[in-house]
Formats: sequence, C-alpha cells, structure tokens
Amino acid sequence: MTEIPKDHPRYAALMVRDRLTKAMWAKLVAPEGLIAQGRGEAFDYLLGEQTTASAARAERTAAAMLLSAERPVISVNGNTAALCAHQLAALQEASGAAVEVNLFHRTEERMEKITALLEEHGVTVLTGTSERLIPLSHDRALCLPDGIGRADLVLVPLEDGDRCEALRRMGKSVITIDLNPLSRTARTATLAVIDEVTRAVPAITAACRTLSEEEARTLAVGVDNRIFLEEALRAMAGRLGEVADALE
Ligand code: PTJ
Repeated sequence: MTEIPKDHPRYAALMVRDRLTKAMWAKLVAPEGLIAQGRGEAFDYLLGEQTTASAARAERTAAAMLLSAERPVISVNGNTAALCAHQLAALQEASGAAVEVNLFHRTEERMEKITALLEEHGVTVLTGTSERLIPLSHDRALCLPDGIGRADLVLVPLEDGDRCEALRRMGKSVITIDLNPLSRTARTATLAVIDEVTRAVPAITAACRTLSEEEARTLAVGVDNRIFLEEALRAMAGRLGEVADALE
C-alpha cells in the first residue's frame, strides 16, 4: 500500500481512505462501502469538512432522543465499525443504548468480524438468532428480536434508505447520521444528523453526558427534521456561493 506522506495537504482524509481500504481487504467493509465513503466525502466538501451549527444542534437533539428512549439501539454496519469502533463504547456508555450489527451485504463472516472489532474496542454487542422482523426483501430484514426488533429508537449511521423507511413504518423513531441531506434515509428519518460520522459520534456522546433529564425530555419532543435538512442544504448552497465569490 502507498505510504502517505505526513505533509500531504489531504493527509487526514487519505488516512481515512487507507483505513477503510484495509478494512475492505480484511472483509469488514463491503467493497460498496468505499463508494459510499466517496459520496460522503463529496458532501463533506460542500460543508467545508466541519460541523455546522445546525448539525451541532441535531447532535444535541440526537442525544436527547437517545436518553429519552426506552429501548434505544445503535445499529452498526461495516463502514461505521471501521470508522468509529473506537468511539462507540463511549457512546454506548453515555447513552445507555444497546449495540447490534446489521448489514446490507450480510455474510456470517462479516457479522463475526465486525462484532469482534467492536468488542476489542470495549463495545458490548447484542448477539443471538436473527429473525426476519423488518419488512424488507433483503437481508437487512434480519435483526434480533430483543434488539432492533423491540427497540423504540434506532440510530442508523450511514444507512441505505429502505430500512430507515421500514423501521419508521414499524413505528420506531430513527436517527441517522448521513452527510447527504438529499438521501432517502435523511429525508425519512425522524432526525438526520448531517455530519461526518467520526465528528458526529463524539459530539452526541458529549451531549449525552451534559444534558439533564429535564433538558433531554424537552429537546426530544416535536423534533422537526425538515428544519435540519433545510439548514444543511442552505449551508451547502451558501458555501458554494462564498467559494464562487472568492474566485479571482
Ligand atoms: O456494511 P454494509 O454491508 O451494511 O454496507 C454499508 C453501506 C454503506 C455500503 C450501505 O449501507 C450503503 O450502500 O449505503 P449507501 O446507500 O451508500 O448510503 C450511505 C450514506 O452514508 C450516503 O448517503 C453517504 O453520503 C453517507 N456517508 C458516507 N460516508 C459517510 C457518510 N455519512 C457520514 N459520514 C461518513 N463518513
């Protein structure tokens, strides 16, 4: 693999690509996960690769929803595990949520490898016999009856749209973390956090640690996702305008 020089202007981003590519060869990340990351990177460019004020509010709201839920579950796929396994134990501890592995490109080998990686980083992962409880025609229908099956709220970072819709149809609240405010997932979630997942997860964890019970209850009521989507789109459009104005 190519050695990435530390003085490269895109060093941090290239290291993330390197991590994901290695995770793909190790069969943790699906090959399609690299394409998903590329799409995310493109939207992150439009945000200036930083957390907007609106996303920071969404992260506090996500924390409030997690703290107010009765049976919250964090659903982890290959990309999320490869990017933030080291951040998920803290989120689990601060939010009290259970963690379940749920994959689109599901194989038993990937399920086991992702579970092992999460456990290495101190995450307690739900295990058991999955059942086809989510009304979908592919393997994302499979989930644990005592996990996502009975959850009232599911956090689904980097999701592919149809499961989000199906979970909503089952009456569950869904929080997604997705850099693309145009995605079906972002538009059908109860709350979309339009931010990069490794920035969003620690921000949600920090908010879980500082919100009082009372604040969490108030913030979690009447969440209007359209506002967050609109603000993200306006932030992206505004930045494009600024960059265009600054061209010589
Ligand atoms: O591990 P598996 O088998 O469950 O597969 C996972 C992938 C990601 C391949 C699967 O869920 C998929 O195909 O997802 P999509 O439909 O490509 O959607 C992923 C969404 O996440 C896209 O809207 C991206 O913009 C967004 N995204 C990608 N990378 C990041 C991101 N959002 C936040 N942070 C990122 N690093």
